[in-house]
Amino acid sequence: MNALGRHVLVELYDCDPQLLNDVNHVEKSMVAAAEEAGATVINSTFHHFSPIGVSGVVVIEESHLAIHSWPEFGYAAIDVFTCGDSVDPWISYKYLEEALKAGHGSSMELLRGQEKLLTRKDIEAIKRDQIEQKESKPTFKRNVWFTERDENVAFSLRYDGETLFSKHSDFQKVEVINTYAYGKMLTLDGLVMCTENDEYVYHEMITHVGMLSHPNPKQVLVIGGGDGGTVRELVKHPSLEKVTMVEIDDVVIEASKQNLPSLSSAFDHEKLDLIVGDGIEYLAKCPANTFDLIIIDNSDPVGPSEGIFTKDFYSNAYKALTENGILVGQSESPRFNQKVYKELYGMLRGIFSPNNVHCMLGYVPTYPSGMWSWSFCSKQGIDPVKDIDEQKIKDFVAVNQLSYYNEAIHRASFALPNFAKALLDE
Ligand code: SPD
Repeated sequence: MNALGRHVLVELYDCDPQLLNDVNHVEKSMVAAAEEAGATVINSTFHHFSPIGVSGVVVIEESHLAIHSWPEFGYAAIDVFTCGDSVDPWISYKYLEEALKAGHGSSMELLRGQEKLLTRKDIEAIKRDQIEQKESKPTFKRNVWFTERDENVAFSLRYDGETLFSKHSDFQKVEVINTYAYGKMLTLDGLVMCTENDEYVYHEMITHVGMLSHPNPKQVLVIGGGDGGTVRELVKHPSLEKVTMVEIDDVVIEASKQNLPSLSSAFDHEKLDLIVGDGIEYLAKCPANTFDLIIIDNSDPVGPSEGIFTKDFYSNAYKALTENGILVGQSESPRFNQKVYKELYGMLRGIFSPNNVHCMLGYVPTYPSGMWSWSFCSKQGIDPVKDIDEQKIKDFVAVNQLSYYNEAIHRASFALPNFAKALLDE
């Protein structure tokens, strides 16, 4: 070879779309393709993009292998660049063709850095580097990334590259992976639902603000909440007599029971009546005046949760509340999901009357923008700031050693930045 390196550009067509969308499989195949060819792997960085697509690079001592996949077309664009004679890029090509179950492929080889066009430069730093390189052997570091994104914004978490749970339920793809920064994470159709290390913010807010604003909450309904975090928080309240939880997807419950014990710890609680079924239908048939508190702990307004963000649903919830009942629901991010946020509050104000609808904010780092909101709606006009018993909250927080919620957070969460307030009035 009269060049520094060989660059093989590969097109793979009619690959298995599932494999092309599985960041774990793609990363392992690319690393194995490098090793099979005789390369020394130094580093790998792979991203999965929600809803589909994987991009990644394996850095080898002898250059790199890179891939971009379009599962929806069964297509992968790959390049294998090797320098020196010790690695054969065509072995990598063959390996990947099989690993991704390609129907057919095409490729071309380019010689990079042709010797006759190169002149050697004598640089002192290069000599030093050569000595240091002889002394240190590179170690392989994997970088596999989960990414949630829309057209303009992306959020990534590095994880160990293994998928702990993955099932297509009747409603959605349910997965659990292990992230380095936030522990185990549950995703539905590639969207973050909760992580072990910051879920307490969401679950303490969605539960305790309502429970501690109501004078004596006994009967509680949770719609959704399949990970179990909300029920775990609810059973901390001595006034609770019964919590009915209606979750549509039993695979979410299964994923949580198997992988997220800190969330699913109350699934066997004696006060819990767990119904696997459609929360929308449940509320449509629910007798009036049944629940002191209704918590809507749903996923984003796509897939099974779409019908939850509707007037019919919230009107049925209103009816199901007792006279001084309270409804608390997750209401997306006023920063990231402005349209849904605005529409939802407009609808709630129409049902509960504007003075009885309040918005609270909290900080959930793994949700888009980090700024999250919950609605607080009361049937009779309980004011969540003026009508609270501060000592009761202090005692509850002290007994239960909460991590986010306290009496100051309770009050402060209703203070809205001007832009979020303005969205409610539009
Ligand atoms: N994209 C974040 C939406 C999260 C809403 N629900 C979370 C469920 C946790 N119990």
